[in-house]
Amino acid sequence: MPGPTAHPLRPVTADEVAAFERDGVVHLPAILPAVWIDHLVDPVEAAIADPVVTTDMTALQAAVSGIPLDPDKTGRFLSGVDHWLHDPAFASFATTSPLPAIAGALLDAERIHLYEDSVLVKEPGTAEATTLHQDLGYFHLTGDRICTTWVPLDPVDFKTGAVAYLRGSHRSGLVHRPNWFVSDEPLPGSEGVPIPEVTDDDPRLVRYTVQPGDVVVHHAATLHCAGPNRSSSTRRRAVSVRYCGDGVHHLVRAGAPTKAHHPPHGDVRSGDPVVDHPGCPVVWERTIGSTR
Ligand SMILES: O=C(O)CCC(=O)C(=O)O
Repeated sequence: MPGPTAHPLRPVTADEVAAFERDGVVHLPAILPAVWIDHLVDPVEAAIADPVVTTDMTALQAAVSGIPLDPDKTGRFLSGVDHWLHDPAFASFATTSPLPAIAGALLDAERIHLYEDSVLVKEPGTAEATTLHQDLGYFHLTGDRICTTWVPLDPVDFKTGAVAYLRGSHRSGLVHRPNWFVSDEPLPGSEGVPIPEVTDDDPRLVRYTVQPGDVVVHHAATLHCAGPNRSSSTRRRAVSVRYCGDGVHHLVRAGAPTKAHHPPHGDVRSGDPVVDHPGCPVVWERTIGSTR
């Protein structure tokens, strides 16, 4: 399915690149054409209506914590991964929207590969926070040029579940142990350094009030979390697309959710450089798509 346009509404500025390098996160206001938000609405609705495609994270949180799900709970946190592999609308968003060029500019990359996409919907009244975590521990990758682009489909603020980022944490050199995303319990069999204790009032935490058309991009090593959706009427729908650039290698991480192109099913092994591959295709090259 061809997408609307690969051109962002404006270039990524030098100040935004510097902020991303310094803080490990940057808010890019008004950069994504509205047609792309419209493009995502129906596919996101279809994804969250299908329990094979998305996980009910509210139910998962109850299962992991051992506290039975409250039947009066209204809001649900629904999350899925790798939609692009089976849904052409997600594939065109991840591969032909302005996002790959935005990632290329921020990562100062010669080429950009698609790694993964995620649907992240917190319906009004969702009690579950997204636990502090670092994407790198989930990604079967090692290297510096790896990022997540977070694309809101609704206005999002502190009340409705804005993501909070620990500025500068991408420079720690640490790979943190992945957790259940709605519980700080580590994934069984996974490896990595424990997630540090960070209080809500830590001055390094930054949250952005965002609008559809904005994109927030964080480095894969940046620690981040998100609040519940305390609104009784406003949805918090978001799609994340995760990219990597040149200089990145595959590293199959024990205990992290598996990818089909890694053993035992696939041919990609730890230590292999990331090259064009159906599981991690090239989606942008500087010579043909540069925004600066
Ligand atoms: O949307 C959320 O609640 C969390 C987002 C996140 O952790 C991510 O996209 O990496």
